[in-house]
Amino acid sequence: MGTNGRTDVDVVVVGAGMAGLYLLHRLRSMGLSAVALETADDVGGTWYWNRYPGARCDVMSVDYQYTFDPELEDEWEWSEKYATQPEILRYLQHVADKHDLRRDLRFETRVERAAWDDDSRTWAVDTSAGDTVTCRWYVMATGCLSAPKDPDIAGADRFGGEVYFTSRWPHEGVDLSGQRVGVIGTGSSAIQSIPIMAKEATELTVFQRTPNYSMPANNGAAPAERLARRTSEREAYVREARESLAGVPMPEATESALAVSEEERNRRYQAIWDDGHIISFSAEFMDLQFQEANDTVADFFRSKIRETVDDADVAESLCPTDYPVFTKRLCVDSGYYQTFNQPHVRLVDLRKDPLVEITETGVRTESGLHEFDVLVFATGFDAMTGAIVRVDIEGRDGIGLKDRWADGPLTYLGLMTAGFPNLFMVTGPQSPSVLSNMAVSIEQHVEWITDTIGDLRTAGLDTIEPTSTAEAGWVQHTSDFADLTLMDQANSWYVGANVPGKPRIVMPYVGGVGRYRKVCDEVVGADYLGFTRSGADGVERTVDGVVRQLQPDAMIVLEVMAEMGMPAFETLGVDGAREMVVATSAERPPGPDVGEIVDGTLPGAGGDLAYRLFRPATDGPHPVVVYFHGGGWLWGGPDSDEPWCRYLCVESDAVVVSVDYRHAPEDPFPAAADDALAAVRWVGDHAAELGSDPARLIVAGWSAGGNLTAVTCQRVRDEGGPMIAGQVMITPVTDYDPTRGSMIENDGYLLTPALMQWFWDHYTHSSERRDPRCSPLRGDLAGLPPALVATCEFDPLRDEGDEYAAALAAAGNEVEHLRCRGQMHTSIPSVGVILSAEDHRADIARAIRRMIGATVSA
Ligand code: NA7
Repeated sequence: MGTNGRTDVDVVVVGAGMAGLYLLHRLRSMGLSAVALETADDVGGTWYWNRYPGARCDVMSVDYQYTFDPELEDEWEWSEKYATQPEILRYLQHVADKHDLRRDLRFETRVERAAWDDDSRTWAVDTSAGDTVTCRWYVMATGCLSAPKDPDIAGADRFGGEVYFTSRWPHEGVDLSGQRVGVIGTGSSAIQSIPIMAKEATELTVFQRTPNYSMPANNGAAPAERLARRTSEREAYVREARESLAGVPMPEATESALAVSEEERNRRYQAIWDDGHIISFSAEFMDLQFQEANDTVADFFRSKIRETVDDADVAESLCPTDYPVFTKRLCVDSGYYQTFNQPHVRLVDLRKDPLVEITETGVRTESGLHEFDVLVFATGFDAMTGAIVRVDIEGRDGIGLKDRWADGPLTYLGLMTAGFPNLFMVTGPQSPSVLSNMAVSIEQHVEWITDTIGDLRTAGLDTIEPTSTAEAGWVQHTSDFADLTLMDQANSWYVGANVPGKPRIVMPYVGGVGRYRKVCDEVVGADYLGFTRSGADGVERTVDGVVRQLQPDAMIVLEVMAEMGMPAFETLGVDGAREMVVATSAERPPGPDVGEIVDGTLPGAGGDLAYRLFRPATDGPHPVVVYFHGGGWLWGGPDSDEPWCRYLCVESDAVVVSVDYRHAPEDPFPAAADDALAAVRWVGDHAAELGSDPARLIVAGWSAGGNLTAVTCQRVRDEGGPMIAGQVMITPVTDYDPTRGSMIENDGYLLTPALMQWFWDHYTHSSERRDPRCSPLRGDLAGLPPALVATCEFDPLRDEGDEYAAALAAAGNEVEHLRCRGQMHTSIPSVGVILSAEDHRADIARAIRRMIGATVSA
């Protein structure tokens, strides 16, 4: 197409890499007209450009290939475990030829600008050839690591010798023999190319700002076992890859790295090391994303570096020490560390000897000028968003994508962005993308996009766009997930930290490809939840909503329970349910260490009650918290909420006395309420003996224990003391009413409406349920102690808790109401399990400190 021409197609695809090629194939098979615009003069995308010496994929070839055409798998044989760039490029060229894709490809054509026209409901895509292609649907298949980062170093353009970028290596190759070469950067590209460059160069100097974790590829033939399985159980193999975490079939880790001896751990790390398969780490131990377990891998890597590198100072410089392993892309190398043992190779540690500028003849660091003939920039990419925002994309109402994303990418599922109808991204930010085997993620996205276009056509519609609610929800979910990891601790390109001025946000979705695929499928199954779809005749269909609102760790707990096939408590009978509670409690983390734990008994309303006292390690006398456990008035004991009691003890610096009470059905209402009152009185009377201060007495409880807390505070007021400094009710039961919204909405989050009804049925007779001693919301709420009420979004008890907080405030009491977004009924006491509730726990401890008059820092 000549200058100033205009072409109309159904779909414009930008990029002819792995994604662009498959898109063309799928679109064509749907009978759609499509054109792919590509800056390069051939197919390949990343594998066209990234041709520096030693460039290889860091996912095994057996896994890094298309699955859409099984024939391809038979006819293409990978020569090595990790394929080189030329081999992958040949493979992609082969795919383009085999499926006759070149006729829809326009090479040496850069997309300059794309603008949405609301009247014609089309995109107009301006190219560097001076023409415009209009299309209904516009797909950015531009890759995550394709926009090279500008060298942000003073004098970068001054150097008079030869300059190369690993990201744009000359196709004819570079002869470095006899040259003095300087390399800036020690990311994956540098780590792969340095050993090869060192073979030719007479002098090689590596400028390192941040050392990386790298392990040997131990390359060789493609692993026979995997290959055999892939062939003999092809369907299962492909399915496992799609349902996995990283897009590679791998058993799920179930063991903690800290549960085995150091010797055993290192033996297992060594086996992965020898195997040269980084993704195996994710299958070895389940907690490597947590600091303590992560440290064990980091130590292992550092020991390997020290073993390999002769010069102790150089080895120390090469050891990463200030960020966790896996939070920057883990590298796979072939002889990287050994290279530094060669006499003509030198490492300049820029942390000790900072880079000042680049001059006409070399690189000046604080210690002096390093002169070179050749300078290689291995300085990386403006990752994930760079290639997208570099095109001037204008959406609805003239809004520019770059401006809209100024504070970070905003996407729904990493596939689309609000205000930009019919603009799709393949492996966009907030999808698993770079944290996964790209081949798997690309295929999933291409299939989702093309299926969506197909569904639109079937429905007689032509436009799709995410709602802002759905998008905000997804951005929140991806950020909630990332908060559970150590990802933000490194200045990596995952968080945009390598590009000066780029907003710092964990960009890839960390939840894994299997979980992510499920979300995408669910969205479609719910009639395109979170999207507005429309047609030319003014038809508009919006199914608004957020696809994931539960906190990710709460979600994982539910997933694990579903996998284990845990039956509903109420189906087990009371004894069976009690047994299951005891069995599951045995598995939980113990909670923090306290100064002392003492067991005792105190007189209840109908006989002795056991208690467990947790004392802080600090000097007393301490305030005292009388704590009532949860368990629907049916089960539990002084140790049922022990991790949470320990937490409260340490963080509020208070003695916590966790008191048992009689349970239904053996001892129904009002036995538990009467015991609670007796226990609070006894602790009030004996506080000094317990090493605590009776003037600073708090009553607290979770769930049924929250109910007992509320009830006791009302009764103490009416029945003569003791003085209570504060009441803390965590997701309390406050009123019997099965018709409340949260009771109906929140089914499936451990405490279910059916289970709650079962609890009520055992604890009370239906005629008793309006009694304030079990439904404290119906009591007199005037003149009560300062209160904290915590309610969780996905809890059947949410609304009655909210109402209790509001009613307490309306009655003139001091109330702090903590609404816990995305949490479920069990979240707060699940110390060490639901990490996303950590801030809420801290808020509760702070509230207790305030109630007892301690100085509280925010
Ligand atoms: P990376 O991994 O971003 O590496 C770039 C390297 O360049 C890294 O060591 C950077 O140090 C360094 N760098 C960047 N800018 C500077 C400046 N201004 N001064 C000194 N050093 C600098 O890119 P790669 O191409 O190696 O790899 C990208 C991905 O492609 C890789 O993960 C594979 O998945 C394939 P820093 O760490 O930022 O301190």
